Amino acid sequence: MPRCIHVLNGPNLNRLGKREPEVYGRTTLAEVEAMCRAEAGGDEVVFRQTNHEGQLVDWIHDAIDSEAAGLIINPAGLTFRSIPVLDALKMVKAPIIELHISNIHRREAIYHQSLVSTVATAVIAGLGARGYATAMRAMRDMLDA
Ligand code: DHK
Repeated sequence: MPRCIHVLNGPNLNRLGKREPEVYGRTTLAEVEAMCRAEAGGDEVVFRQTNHEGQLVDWIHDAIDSEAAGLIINPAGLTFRSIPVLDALKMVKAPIIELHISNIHRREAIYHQSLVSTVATAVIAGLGARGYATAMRAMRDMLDA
């Protein structure tokens, strides 16, 4: 069965390209998805975005139940205070890469304390949208090791 890597995106990321371009750049979410698929090689990709905490939790459960080989997640604003997202991620047995387009540690203090980082295998932050391609390559390298 081919490996499947799930890429999950949280609130407001549907507005990439026009949302605070000075912070997030001008790459759209559709372009980000295309980058992920271009880097996937022979692996399958599930790519999703939601503005709703419960939907993100359900999609983490889906990654678990479908035995996703790896999970790349940009929880966006749900990174910092969402116990439901954290609790769902604690059930994930596959590698988790936490991804942020911006360097959250160089931004306002509200963005400095990630709950997700307490369970993530690795964290990528500050590479801009190309961080997604980096995360996909890193995930595939981990799975191939
Ligand atoms: C995206 C968001 O929407 C913010 O809430 C995070 C993250 C940063 C990003 O850089 O991708 O704080």
